[in-house]
Amino acid sequence: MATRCTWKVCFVGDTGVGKSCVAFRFHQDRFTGTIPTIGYAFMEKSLLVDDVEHVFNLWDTAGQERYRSLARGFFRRASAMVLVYDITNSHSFQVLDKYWVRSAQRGAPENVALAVLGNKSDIGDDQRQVTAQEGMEFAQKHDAIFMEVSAKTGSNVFEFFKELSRKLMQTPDLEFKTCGMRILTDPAKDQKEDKETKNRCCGRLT
Ligand SMILES: Nc1nc2c(ncn2[C@@H]2O[C@H](COP(=O)(O)OP(=O)(O)OP(=O)(O)O)[C@@H](O)[C@H]2O)c(=O)[nH]1
Ligand SMILES: [Mg+2]
Repeated sequence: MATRCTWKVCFVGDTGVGKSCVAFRFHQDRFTGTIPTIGYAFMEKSLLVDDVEHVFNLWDTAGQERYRSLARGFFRRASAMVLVYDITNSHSFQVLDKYWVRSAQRGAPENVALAVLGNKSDIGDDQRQVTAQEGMEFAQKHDAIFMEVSAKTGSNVFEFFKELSRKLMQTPDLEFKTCGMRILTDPAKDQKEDKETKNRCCGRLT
């Protein structure tokens, strides 16, 4: 017996911090070279945590300044906002405070779950420009969860999503519920699924 919850998660932050690589690591458990995202990318991935199936709808937004207004359009009905910076780039950390937190607060639901993610933890300390302590204090200030991760090695990426799942379970009203028109391809099967769906949304799946 398991429960299933769906969450809309938006990744934001400066260009080049590794948002797409982190999302891709979680989605495919692989690290590949990426090119700057144009507009946004969408991925879906499920993770079983504490006997709950968490379905993450990941919205990977483009960090380049010219796409900022477009990114804001995705924050509506977000369950979580993941603010990503690069630990070897202090500007990418400062811009979270100067721009992205406020942008998230304006565009996302009031009680949206916030997370701060310092990426590229595989890079040596000689190149580090943001300490873990600074990252943690910033996260605490905004009641956000904090983790340093590496999309390259995979370090802490799945742990981060586990922690995010647990935080989201504290605010079930943030669950992403879809509605709208659906084209029925197999009415008998769809009816059966509808019956099951009624028991979902943080309800039981038997
Ligand atoms: N060493 C290291 N490099 C990384 C890591 N994650 C990403 N990179 C590199 O950082 C660069 C940018 O990664 P992206 O994932 O494209 O960055 P982004 O934040 O999605 O950038 P935009 O789409 O422009 O907003 C790429 O060259 C990656 O190879 C990491 O964990 N460690
Ligand atoms: Mg990208």
